[in-house]
Amino acid sequence: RNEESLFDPEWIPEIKDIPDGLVVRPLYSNDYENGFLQVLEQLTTVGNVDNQQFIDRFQSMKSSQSYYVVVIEDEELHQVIAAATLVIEQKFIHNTGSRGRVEDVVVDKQWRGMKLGAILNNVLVEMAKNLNVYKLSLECKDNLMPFYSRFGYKEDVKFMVQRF
Ligand code: 16G
Repeated sequence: RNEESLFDPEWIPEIKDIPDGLVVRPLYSNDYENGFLQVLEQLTTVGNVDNQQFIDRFQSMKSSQSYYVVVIEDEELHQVIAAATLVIEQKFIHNTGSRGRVEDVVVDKQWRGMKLGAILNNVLVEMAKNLNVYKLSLECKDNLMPFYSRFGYKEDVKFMVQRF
């Protein structure tokens, strides 16, 4: 196996409460074969992404050094069962500071109700602090606000969007 890691696994903090047989790790370059996109598909449209497209995007994210896609793997089945992404955005403001964004948080249907979403959220908040972001934000549906507030988020400015 010669898969590559998207980022240095040392960035992932120690996790106390992870169920046996599961591991929290960076996205690997072979996770196309491990069900990663099938998990993401449970959040929104993924489209017909082939392995080469996946690898190209992986390499582009890796070289930017701004993408921390964290997954939970079922070690026995070698399947990705949950994922969440921390994106680090560089700024001129706040003393050339960085802003963190939490994106694409999803847990496979069969693994819900086991606090895996909480594990991923806690991991990303910790990582964002260690990466010295001055703020961390996410977008979510109204009904998920009580869930995300558990990890320190508060309602702030309204978010606007246009779609293409
Ligand atoms: C949610 C996600 C966001 C994701 C979007 C996809 C979290 C905290 N928020 O807002 O990251 O990109 O859904 O939906 O995971 P879309 O396909 O409608 O953009």
